[in-house]
Amino acid sequence: MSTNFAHPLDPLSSDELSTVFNHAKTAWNLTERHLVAMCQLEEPNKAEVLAWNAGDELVRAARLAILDRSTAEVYEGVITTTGEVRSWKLIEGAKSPVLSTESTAAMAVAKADSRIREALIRRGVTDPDEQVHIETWPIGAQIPKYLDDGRRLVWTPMWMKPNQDSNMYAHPINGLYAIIDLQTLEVVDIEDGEVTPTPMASGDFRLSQTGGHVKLKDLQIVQKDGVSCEIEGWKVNWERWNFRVGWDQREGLVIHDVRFDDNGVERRIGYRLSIAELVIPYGDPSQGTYRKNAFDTGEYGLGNYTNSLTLGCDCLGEIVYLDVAHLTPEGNVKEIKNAICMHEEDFGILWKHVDVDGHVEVRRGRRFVVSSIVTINNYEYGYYWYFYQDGSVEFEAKLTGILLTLSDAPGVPHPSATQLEEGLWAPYHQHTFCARLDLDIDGGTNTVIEVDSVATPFGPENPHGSAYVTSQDVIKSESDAARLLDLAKSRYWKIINPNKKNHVGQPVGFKILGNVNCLPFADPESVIGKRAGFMYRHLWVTKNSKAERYPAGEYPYQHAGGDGLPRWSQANRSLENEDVVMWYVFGLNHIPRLEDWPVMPVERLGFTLKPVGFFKRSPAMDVAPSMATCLRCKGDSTQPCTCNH
Ligand SMILES: [Cu+2]
Repeated sequence: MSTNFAHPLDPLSSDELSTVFNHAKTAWNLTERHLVAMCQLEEPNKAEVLAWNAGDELVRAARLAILDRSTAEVYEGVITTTGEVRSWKLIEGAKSPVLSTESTAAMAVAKADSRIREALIRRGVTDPDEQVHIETWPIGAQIPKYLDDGRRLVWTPMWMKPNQDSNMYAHPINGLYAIIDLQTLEVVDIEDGEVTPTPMASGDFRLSQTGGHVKLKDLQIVQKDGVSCEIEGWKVNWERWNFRVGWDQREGLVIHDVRFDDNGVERRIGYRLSIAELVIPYGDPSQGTYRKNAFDTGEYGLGNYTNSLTLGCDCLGEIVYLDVAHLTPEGNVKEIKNAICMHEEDFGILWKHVDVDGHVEVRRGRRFVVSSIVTINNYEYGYYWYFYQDGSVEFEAKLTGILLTLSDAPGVPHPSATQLEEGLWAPYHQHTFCARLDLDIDGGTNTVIEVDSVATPFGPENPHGSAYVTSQDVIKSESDAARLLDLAKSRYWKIINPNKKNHVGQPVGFKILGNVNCLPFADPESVIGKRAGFMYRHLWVTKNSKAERYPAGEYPYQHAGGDGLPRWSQANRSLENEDVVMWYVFGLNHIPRLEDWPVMPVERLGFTLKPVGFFKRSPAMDVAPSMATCLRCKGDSTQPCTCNH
C-alpha cells in the first residue's frame, strides 16, 4: 500500500498509479484486450477536503476509464490504493478517446496498406516508409453514412517529410485519407481523390536551418537572497497567497484551494480552477480540413502530452519544477520530469504617484507563475496561472507551434484559408477554451451577477447627457445562466458572497474579465456545433456537481451532441447563494498570417479574476518598496531607489 501523499488533492504519484492499476487488474480481470483510457485522482468531496488536517486518515482513490478493445466499450471504475472497489460500470454509448497505442497501430496499418502506398507513389513519394508522416484524427464531422454504425473511427491526414529534419507541415499530401476502425484495425475506406502537386517550399525552423543570427546580450534573472516562495510538496505559499498545484491526465495543470492572507485573516477564493475543454473547429470546407474539429482535452487527454521543460529556455529565473506521472494505455507508469514550472517574475510597476510636493511613492510589482506546456501534433499550448500583488489571479493560454496546413493545385482558391506558399494554405480556425471555475468567495455559497453599464437617457436624471449607471442582474437559475459578452454594455460578471458584506455594506466579490474573445462560426446544427454546444455562450453557471466536469460531456469522441453544459442547464437548478461553478468560454479566431509561419510567435488569450469589494482598499498598498540597488543612481541597497528610472 502506498501512502506517499501529503494532501487529498495531491496528484497520484507513480507508486499510487502502479498500486491502483495492479489492484484494478485483479478486481476487474483486466487483460491485454483492455487499455487504460484515463486514470485520474478521484477527488474526495469538498467538505471532506476542507475539513482534512495533516496526519488525518485518508484512503486515496483513482477513477479509471477502461477500454475493452474487443467490444470498444468503456467501463469506469473507482478503486482505492488499498484495492477496495467503490464502483465499476459500463458507460452506455461512450466512446473512448483515441489512445496513443491505437494511434501508433493505426498509422502502421495505414502505411502498410498497398492501396495507400500506391497512391503515395502516384503523388511523388519515392519512399513511403521514410518520407511520409501519418496522423490519426478523430472524424470531427459527419461520418460517411455507410460507416456510421457505431464503430470508433480515425482518419489520416498525411504529410511528406523529404528529409528527417524537414517541417512536414510545409508538405501536406492532398486528397488521400484512410479511414480506420480502431477496434479491428482495418482500413475501412480510402479516399483517393485528385492528385495535386505537394508544395515543396521549405518550412524549416530548426536552428541548424535558420541560423538564428539576431542576437542580444545575455539576460540573467538572479535572486541572490533566494526565492520568496515556500513550496511544500504541491502547496505554494507566496506573498500573501497560498494554493495547491494539481495535475490531471485530461486537463493538465489544475489549481486548487486558492487563499489570500488579508491582514492575518486567511480568506478562501477558489476551490478548483482548470481549463476543462479546448476544442479547435476548422473553417475550410475542403476534403482535407472539414473533419478537423479536435477536442484536445476531451478526445486526446491534453495532460498526456505535457512537455519536460528546460531551464533558461522555457522558464527563466529561479525555478522550482514539479514532476508528474500518468498511466499509459497498457497501464505502465510514465513520468514527466519538470512538467510544471513555478517562479517569480518582475511585472513592471504595481502602482505609483508623485505628490504635489515632488514626493514619490512607487512600488514594483511581482507575480508568481505556475505553468505547463503541451504539444499536440502541430500545436503547442502553454497554460500559465499568475498570482498578483493586487489580489488578482490571471489565466493565460500561450498558443504557438505550427499552423495546420492543406495543399491544393496551384490556383485553386480557398476563401477560408490563408495562402502561405504556392499551393500551401493554412485554414481559418478557432481555438475555443472553457475554464471550469469552482470559486468559493469567502465561503461555499455564492451568487453570480451580470453587471452592465447603461447610459441614462437625457432628462432630469441626466441633464448633460454624460451620465451612466450600472445595472445588476442576478443569475437566479440555470435556464437563465448562459450569457454572452456585450461590448456596448461593457458587460462583466461577478461572483459575490451575499452572506459577507464589506465595510460599505456591499457583498464581497470577484469579477471575471476576459481579453481576446470571439463566437463560433460553425453552425449550431453542424456536427461540431452540436458536440461543442457550450461554445455558443461566453458564460455558463451551474450548481456545483462532481459529476459535471467537462463542458462537452465526459466522452465527446463521435458523440451525437448536446451533452455537457447545454444538457445540465436544463435541470434549471437554483443558483442564488449556492455552491456554484462559473464556466468561462474564451476563444481566438485564428485567421493565419504569413508571419505565423513556419512557427507561430506566441498568441495570448485568457482572463483575470479581480477582487471587487473583496478587500477594504487596495491590497497593493501593503507592498514594500523594492530595495534592489539601482544601477543608475547606485543608491543604497537598503533604501528604496528614488531616481525614477
Ligand atoms: Cu491557431
